[in-house]
Amino acid sequence: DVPTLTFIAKPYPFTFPIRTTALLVIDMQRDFICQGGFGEIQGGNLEAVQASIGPTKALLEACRAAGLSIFHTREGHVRDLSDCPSSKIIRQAAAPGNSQHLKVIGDKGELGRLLVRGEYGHNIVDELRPLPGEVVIDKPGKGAFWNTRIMHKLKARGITHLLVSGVTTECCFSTSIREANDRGFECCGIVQATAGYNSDFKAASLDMIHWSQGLFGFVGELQPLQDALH
Ligand code: TIU
Repeated sequence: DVPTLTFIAKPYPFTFPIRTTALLVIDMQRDFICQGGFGEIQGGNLEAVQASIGPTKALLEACRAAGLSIFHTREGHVRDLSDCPSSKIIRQAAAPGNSQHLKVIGDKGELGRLLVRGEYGHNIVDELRPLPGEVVIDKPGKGAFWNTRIMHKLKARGITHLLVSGVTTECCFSTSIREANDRGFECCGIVQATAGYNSDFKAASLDMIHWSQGLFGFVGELQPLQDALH
């Protein structure tokens, strides 16, 4: 028998095999969480994403203690931006009549060049620093699967189920769950361990995941998951 755990979730309880489930921590980088980073330049609510660090740390520690595989992702680009589609630069630049985005990907910000690999802002916040043996996936897109080796690394470990956390709910978290669901992974997002730049977006994004008996997957809360993992 394959050992499994079950915890309450929407649209119905989520059951996952301990040995073939991974925790996915999406983009908990200074650029999205700290002042002076890319998220602040986008106009994001930093308080909301900062408040998700504590619950995400609790989730990470519970999953580590239970022996789950841990995957972290970081969004960012090579130094010459040759892996950054022009659409991503153009639409996040100051458009005519819109002065919100004073800087674009690759520009120098307070935490280094925005969303560029190797810069201080590109790295994961200290509280959630990956441990040796945990996988770190650098991704040029919003989704974790586009132009990365994540699927090969998940398959190599026999992973079938994903517990998903990180920022932002409406952007990289949602895109990654949708990509994973299309590839046959059973996904459950964890409410307290994700945050968006807009609370309406977070609520709607989570609702869309589990709508209609699990359109893209499941959504569950941290405490019952911690209880199951304990
Ligand atoms: N723009 C936004 O809300 N987020 C991102 O660009 N990246 C992630 O969600 N990580």
